Amino acid sequence: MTTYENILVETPVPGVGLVRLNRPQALNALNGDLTREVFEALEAFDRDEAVRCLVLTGSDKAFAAGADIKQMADTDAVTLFAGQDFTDWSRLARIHKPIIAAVSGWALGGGCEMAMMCDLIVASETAKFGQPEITIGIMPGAGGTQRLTRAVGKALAMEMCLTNRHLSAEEARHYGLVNQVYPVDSYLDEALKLAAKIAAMPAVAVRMIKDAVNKAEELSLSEGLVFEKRNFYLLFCTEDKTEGMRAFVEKRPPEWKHR
Ligand code: DAK
Repeated sequence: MTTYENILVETPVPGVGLVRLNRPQALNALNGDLTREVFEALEAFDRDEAVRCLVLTGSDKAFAAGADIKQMADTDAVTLFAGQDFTDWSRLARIHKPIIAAVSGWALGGGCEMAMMCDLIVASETAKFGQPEITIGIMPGAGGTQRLTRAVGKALAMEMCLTNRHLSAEEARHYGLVNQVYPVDSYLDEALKLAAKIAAMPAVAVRMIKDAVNKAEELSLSEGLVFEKRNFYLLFCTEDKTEGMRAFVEKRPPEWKHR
């Protein structure tokens, strides 16, 4: 397995890949190197057939306190526009396997945006979500104004981005940003359990569902329904469709081939 400097990577449960941000001295502030390593590790798990669900986490104290302000302080617009590791966050959106963000402590700015780019969020009771960019003279740049608004609605997203209002874990769950909230000593285990549950599902169907649900955020209803139908029909070509339906009829558990 590749070794990284700013993240830890393991497969703690069969079928589940875990990527842990590990820059504790800076509350996991996302500098270029850390961000590139996260994308590389997720992409490597995405290519690995033995892994079917991913978990992205930080420390109990901080998922990530945002992009590295010390690095951004010396960056100009042309450098950002030219694109480098820091700016190509679309790599995260292109991961095919489901990603669960296991969030504890600070999830601010780019940290909140990174969690929202994942497919599900399991939070600890100490999680705090916010978009504080305005306090340093900028604004969200990795989806904060768009994904947060879709998740929690315009009024609250506006308040969070304009005034740096934070959401507690329980508020985030209430507004639909977070799936589940647990005590700090169990949120990661619960995220891994959820990941194992998804990893035990037929992988091609999992991929088609992730694909279709994400499209619901971008397409009109009629376009989305066409997209869904296409993925639905495609699953009728899979061995797992044959096995799943046969197992139901024969009253036994299915044995997925993930094909
Ligand atoms: N960057 C760099 N260092 C950070 C940091 C950050 N975002 N957050 C914390 N640190 C460092 C602190 O400087 C401190 O380091 P030392 O001074 O000890 O060397 C250490 O972490 C501990 O932090 P504090 O001493 O401040 O700890 P506290 O518990 O007192 O406060 C805090 C915790 C999270 C409230 C505070 O650290 C804080 O306000 N941090 C900054 C939060 C913030 O403003 N985040 C938003 C940054 S802007 C894009 C992609 C991403 C982005 C934009 C575009 N594209 C793809 C285009 C994202 C932008 C952002 O995230």
